[in-house]
Amino acid sequence: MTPDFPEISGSLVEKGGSECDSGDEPISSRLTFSIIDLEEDSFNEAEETKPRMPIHVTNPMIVVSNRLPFVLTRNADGMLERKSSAGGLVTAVAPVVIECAGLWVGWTGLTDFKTEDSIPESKPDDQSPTAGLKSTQAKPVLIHNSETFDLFYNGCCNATFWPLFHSMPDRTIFDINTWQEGFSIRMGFFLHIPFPSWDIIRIFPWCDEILQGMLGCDLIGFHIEDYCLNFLDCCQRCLGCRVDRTKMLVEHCGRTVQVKALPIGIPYSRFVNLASVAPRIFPSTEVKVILGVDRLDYTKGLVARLKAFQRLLIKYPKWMEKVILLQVAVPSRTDVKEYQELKEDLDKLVGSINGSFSTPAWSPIRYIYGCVRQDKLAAYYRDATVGLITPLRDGMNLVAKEFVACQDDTNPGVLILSPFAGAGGIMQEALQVNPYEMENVADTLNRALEMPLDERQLRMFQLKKREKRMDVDAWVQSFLHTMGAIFDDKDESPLMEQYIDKMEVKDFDSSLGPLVDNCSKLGVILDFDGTLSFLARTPQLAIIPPETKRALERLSNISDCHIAVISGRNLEDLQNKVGVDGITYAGNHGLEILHPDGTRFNHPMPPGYKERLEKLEEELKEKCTCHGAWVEPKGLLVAWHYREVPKDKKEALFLLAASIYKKYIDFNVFLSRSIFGVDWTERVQVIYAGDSAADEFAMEVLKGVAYTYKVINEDASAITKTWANARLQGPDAVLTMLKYLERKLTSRKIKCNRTISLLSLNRADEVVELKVEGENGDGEDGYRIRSGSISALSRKFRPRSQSQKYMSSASFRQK
Ligand code: GDG
Repeated sequence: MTPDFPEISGSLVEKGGSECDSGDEPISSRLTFSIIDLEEDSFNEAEETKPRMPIHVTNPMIVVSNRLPFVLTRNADGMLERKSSAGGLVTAVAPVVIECAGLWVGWTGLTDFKTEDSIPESKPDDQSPTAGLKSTQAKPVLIHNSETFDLFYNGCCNATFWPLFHSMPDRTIFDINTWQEGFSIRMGFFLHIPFPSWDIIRIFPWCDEILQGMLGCDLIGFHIEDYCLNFLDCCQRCLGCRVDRTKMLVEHCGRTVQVKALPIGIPYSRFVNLASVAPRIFPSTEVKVILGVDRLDYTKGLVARLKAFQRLLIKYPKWMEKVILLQVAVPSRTDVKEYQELKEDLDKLVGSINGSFSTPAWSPIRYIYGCVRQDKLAAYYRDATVGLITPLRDGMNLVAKEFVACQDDTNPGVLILSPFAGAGGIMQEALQVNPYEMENVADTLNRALEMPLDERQLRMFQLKKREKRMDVDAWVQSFLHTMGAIFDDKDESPLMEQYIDKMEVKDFDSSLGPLVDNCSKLGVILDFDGTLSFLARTPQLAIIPPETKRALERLSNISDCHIAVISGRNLEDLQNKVGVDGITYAGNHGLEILHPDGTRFNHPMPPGYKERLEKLEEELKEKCTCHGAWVEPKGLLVAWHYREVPKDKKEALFLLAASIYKKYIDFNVFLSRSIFGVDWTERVQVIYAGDSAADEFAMEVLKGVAYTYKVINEDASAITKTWANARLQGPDAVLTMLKYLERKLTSRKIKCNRTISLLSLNRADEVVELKVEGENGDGEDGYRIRSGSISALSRKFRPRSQSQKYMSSASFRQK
């Protein structure tokens, strides 16, 4: 097969691998792990046996990761050679890809790898987990520019996501250059590392983009439920998405995205088999071995672990010459300074502890900085008295599981595990320690070293049983099954997709209920196109749904509710389209306002505005009326419509149009807001809903003083940054919200003493002047494609437009 080589264009978040040589000595018996193995492993007869179902993969499994599961190097003759990698992803997933004849896509590790180069097959003595991966199963991604890779992998992945997702913001670097190097994630997704809580993720300046990128997938898998709930929380709080925490669903752009805890397992029987044949490593049984195995990474808590071991020797001197700590630290990310420094710290600490405690016949720490072959590793696991696994933060931690799989039932060891690893919450029979609390670790080590055989057996029996049942086969099966990609013999058909329940009136109770309860007047400001009416191909075709019109009519009759409809349309057009009496109409984005009592307000135009508008219209027509975009003069405004522009052309054209708007509408303005009511003790709660770029500017100003909704229409599939409190899925959901307000307002007892205050003013007639950032200095970063049209008021006239939107709410007091 001649592979066609994909160019790098983006990737998914993946933990880094470690550098590991393919082994130091060959073993004769070759063991193969099979995911369709129907035979039972030999296991304690009392154990629950798990029927191993064959996996019918309807689509081949394709893994896309930063690198291939091995890296390539050139030998002295220039021939390519494989060098295996160690790490959770490789150990867990490579055997599955091999067995299901899948494909692994990733970088080779070489910038000079060419299209005509071939991936070499593994050597006959290769015992690494990737030995059986044929060259045709590895699809190289070409990266010729090491700087690109450096920005993306060392920059974005290792300097930003790795520490941030492990809740270590002090180590996190935010760099726009590394971020822009390429994150546009649109694929099925499993995150191998933790997903942090909302208060951590929101530190990341582009968190809304990464969340929405992830939401491009149908299924998002995490190791444990805590990470799922963190993710749901972030979607709700950062993006304003509707979520269902019970069914673990997120609504995004009219789609339902499923979130699921899928705890990864290990190739259990492979480790059982390795441990059953590997020769004994430690000749003496006199000295007990405490074992640590980790990639050399600050998240793994190695420094604290060594110090806790030192504490054991000080506090319990009876273990002098009776115990050793064997720590395997696999080199990882060796080109990153922080990892180099960590290695130096560890080297010093090991030297210092050994220097302080060693005797002629014994030194307390055996420190292996390197990669041990897997069969040897299995022997280490089997022969150790204690497995000491104390990460400060870890997605799952496979070492804990491998340790368990390798234990001898007749004389098992004890697992000590940190609760900050995903495995910590699952492997409950392990002794739990807080890695930050050295005294506690030392005491627990003492307890583990002294633990009687029956307790060790009891704990290990349960631990083994679970790991056997929840092995990597089960993980893959569960992932694919949830995706609907496989079905087992009992299933009639692949799994049905899950949908989030349609929004109901009662769903607004938690967000709007307290606001309505605590205000004396309610102001509801609604955009027209795309908010009250469904988007139409041309503005003339838009109509208000009859049910929405009736809801507005009923609301307009409730004395303490004031409705305003605002639009870029001119006043008369807007009034005709809505056709409801007793409400305020704000046309031309609020430049013209018609109050329910018939009084009219026209905003004075700044000098030269008309001439600029003409020039703007001319240039827009000349440069921006291609690919279905068109210009509409609207008297006081010029609107540019771009909804029909194909996706790939949209952004460039939008930016061009935005720059033309900026050229002509560049005067400084101040935002004047006159606030509701002569009697200042009466407060008005404003609810605002809109879908367009102009609405977004209003929502930015209203942040904190009104409850705002971003209305998402079917064309809003692009990543949307919003200032709104929450999202509503189209005009249907807006109608449901209006029905809620009607129900709530008609049943409430009016309270004049508002506890949730929007604004506290000292004088009834106070006018608040907000200076808007310098028109020339605030840049155009805020421009994003959000809606189908922008107008002269969208940005540069933003303050005035917002002012007018406020003015429209100001009119409520006059009603
Ligand atoms: C990420 C997440 C998550 C270690 N030393 C040697 C060696 N290893 C193998 C172990 C184990 C793997 O590396 C380490 O897996 P972990 O799960 O402990 O950690 P990460 O590499 O950080 O993995 C983690 C995992 O992805 C899976 O989703 O659990 O939370 O960070 O398999 O055996 N293998 C060999 N020699 C060594 O010296 N052969």
